[in-house]
Amino acid sequence: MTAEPLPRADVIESTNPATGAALPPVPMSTPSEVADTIARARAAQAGWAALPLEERIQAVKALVRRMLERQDEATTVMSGETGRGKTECMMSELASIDAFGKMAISAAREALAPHKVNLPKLEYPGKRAVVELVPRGVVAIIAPWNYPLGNFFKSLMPALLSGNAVVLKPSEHTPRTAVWLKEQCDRVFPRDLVGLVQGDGRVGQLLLEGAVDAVVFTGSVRTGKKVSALAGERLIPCSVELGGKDAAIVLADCDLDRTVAGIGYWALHNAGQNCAAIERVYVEEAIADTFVKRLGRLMEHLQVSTGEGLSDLGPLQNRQQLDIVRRHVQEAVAQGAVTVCGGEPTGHGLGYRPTLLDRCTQAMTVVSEETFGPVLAVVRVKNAEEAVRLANDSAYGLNGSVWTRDIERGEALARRLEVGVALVNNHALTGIMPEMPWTGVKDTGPGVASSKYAYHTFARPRTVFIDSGKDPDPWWFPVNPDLDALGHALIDRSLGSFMATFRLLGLLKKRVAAIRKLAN
Ligand code: TXE
Repeated sequence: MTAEPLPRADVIESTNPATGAALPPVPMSTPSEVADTIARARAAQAGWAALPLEERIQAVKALVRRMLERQDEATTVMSGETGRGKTECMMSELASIDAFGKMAISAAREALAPHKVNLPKLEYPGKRAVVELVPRGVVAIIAPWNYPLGNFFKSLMPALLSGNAVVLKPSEHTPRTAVWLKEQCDRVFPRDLVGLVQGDGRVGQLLLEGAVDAVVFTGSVRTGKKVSALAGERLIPCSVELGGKDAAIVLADCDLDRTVAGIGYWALHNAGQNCAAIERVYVEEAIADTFVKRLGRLMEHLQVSTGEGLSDLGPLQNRQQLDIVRRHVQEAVAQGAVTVCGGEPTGHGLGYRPTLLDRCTQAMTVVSEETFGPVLAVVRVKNAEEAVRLANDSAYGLNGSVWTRDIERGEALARRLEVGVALVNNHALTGIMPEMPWTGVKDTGPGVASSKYAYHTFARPRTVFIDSGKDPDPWWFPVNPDLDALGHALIDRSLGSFMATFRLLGLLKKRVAAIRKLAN
C-alpha cells in the first residue's frame, strides 16, 4: 500500500467556520519534507532520551507555562480555525493544561519507573534482573480537527516524557494550531525533537510508511482501520481512538435539574464534536415528558457562535460534518422522530442549532451512527433493563453513563455497559485526566490514551539480566542421573516436601562439579 503522489506545491486553504472569512493558507509537506522531518526528529531523540526523567519533566513544565502565558495567541488561532468562541477554546483546551501536565507527570513517574524482579535465591543464585522502559524512538501523532490542541496533548506529553521524539500530523481542517504548538515546543525542547508535517491523509500515510517507530491515531473508524493495518505491516505499536456513540441512561429517580444540565452540556460541548459526546439518551418513560421539556428549554437558550462575543458552542468545523448532521436529522424526522428544538442550520457560517429529537428508535441512523454534531436523540424506555440492552446495542463503546440518585444501583448498571469508561451522574470528563485510561471497545478501537496503561505505545520494556557468573547453571550439560534426581527434588519441593530442599542442596553441588568437569 503506497500513498497517492502529492500534487506539487499544494497548500491547505480553509475558512473560519463561524464567519466564512478566509484563513492564511498553510503549505502541505512534500514527501521529502516528511522524510526529512522524521530523520531530524530521530537525530534529536538520542540526546533527549539520555536525559534523566526529571530533566524531561522540567522541560514539559516549561512548555505548559509558556503556553499558558501565551493564552491569547492560543485561543486566537484555535478560535479562528474552529469557529468556537475564545472562552470555549480556553475552557476546553487550555485552562486544564496545567492540571493535565501535573497528572501526566505523575503517571509518567509510575509508568517509567524501573522494576526490580525478585528471583528465588535457591534456583537462581547469583542472578538479578531489572525491567526498564526504553523509548520507542520517533512517535507519530495523527490527530483530527475537533480539539486542535487537546488532541495532541494526550499523547505529546507521555511520548516526550518517555524519551521519544514526536512528529505531529494535524488534520488538514485545523493545521494552524499545530504550527503554534510546534513553535512553543521549539522554544523549550531541543531543536527538531518535535516535528510537524502538514497535509491530508496522503501525508499521514507517508508518515506511517516512513521510519516512525510508533503511532497514535485519533479519528474515524475507516481511517483507523487503515492506519492499524499499515502499522501491523510495519510491526510498530499503534494506538487508535476512533469514534463513539455514547449513551446516557436517565432513571426516573435522578436529580432532574442536574441531569438535564449535565446531559445538555456533554451532548453539546464543542457542538457535539467530541468522541465522547452523549449522542443517545435512554430515558425512563415515567419522567420522559418532563425531561424532554426541560432539556429542550435549556437547548433553546444556547447561543451558537457567530464569530463575535460570548457563545455556548461553536459551529460545525467543516462542511462534510455539517452535511452528516443534516442527513442524520432529516432521516430521523422522516422516520418519525419529533424535533423538540433546533433541526436546522443557524444561517451563520457552518452553525447548526442545538437539536433535541424525541421518540427516536434504534433503527434510526441518528441513534446508530456517529453524528458528531449538536444533536441529541432521545429514546424512551420502559425501565433500566431495556436501557442497558439498547445502550449496548451499538457498534461503539467509549463512555457510558447512568444518571440516578441511587448510587449503588447506578454503579452496578454502569458496570454492565460495554464501554471503556463507565460513569454515574457524569460523562466524558475523565478525558482530560491523564491518570485514568481513556479507552473503548468495539469500533471505538482498542487504543489506550492516558495513564500508565498507555505507555506500551511510548516505551518498550527491556529486560536486563545480570548473572554474577560464579557457578554454571545446574541444568546445563551433561544429562546424568543427578540431573534426574534434581528434577524430582524440585518437584517434591514444589509439592511441599521439606526434606527435598536438603536433597536439592547436595545435588546442586554435584551437578556444578559435573558440569565444570565436562567443560574442563
Ligand atoms: O477523519 P479521518 P475525518 C469521526 C467523525 C467524523 C469522521 C471523519 O464521525 O465525521 O470521523 O472525520 C488523517 N493514513 N471523527 O475525515 O479521515 C487525517 O489527515 C494516515 C471522530 O476528519 O479519520 C487526519 O489528520 N492518516 C474523531 C486524521 O487522519 C490519515 C475525531 C483523521 O482523519 C489517513 C474526528 C491515512 N490513510 C472525527 N487518512 C474522534 N474519535 O474523536 C486520513 N488521515
